[in-house]
Amino acid sequence: MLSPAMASDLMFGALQFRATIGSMPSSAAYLSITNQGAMADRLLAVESSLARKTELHIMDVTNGVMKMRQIHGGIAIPAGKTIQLAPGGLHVMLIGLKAPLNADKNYQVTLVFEKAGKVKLTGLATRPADLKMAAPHLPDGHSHDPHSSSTHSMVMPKSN
Ligand SMILES: [Cu+2]
Repeated sequence: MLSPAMASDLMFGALQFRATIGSMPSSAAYLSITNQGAMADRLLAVESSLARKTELHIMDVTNGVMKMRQIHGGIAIPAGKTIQLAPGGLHVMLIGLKAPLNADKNYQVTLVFEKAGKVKLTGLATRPADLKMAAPHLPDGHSHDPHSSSTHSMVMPKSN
């Protein structure tokens, strides 16, 4: 079986960029990272030629106000765990876009891991309304099991 994106023990869900509207100066990218190995890894940084600066951010709610802040020291990817970067939570922040991110076009970023090294990934820019929000915790056996997914399609057809 061909794995579309696999580096050492890391497996990646579909990379999604937030498509820009008008002349938005910045945007974000999302994906899930699953560590199938026995050793913890760490997402240290993300590199991209799409923007002047690329940072790791987290969104959280303080006094009812959604705020985002930069994460220093990277994001831990514990062994056997999946880390979700999704709207409303962790994300890759693209600051100072050099060009708009057009919906349904492909763009590229390079993830830099402590152990796995550099991993180049390509993903589609998706209209903000079509982006999946961060799910707090998916129970086991949920239909969105990242392990069973052999598709790299952004939109999963509903089976019911
Ligand atoms: Cu941000």
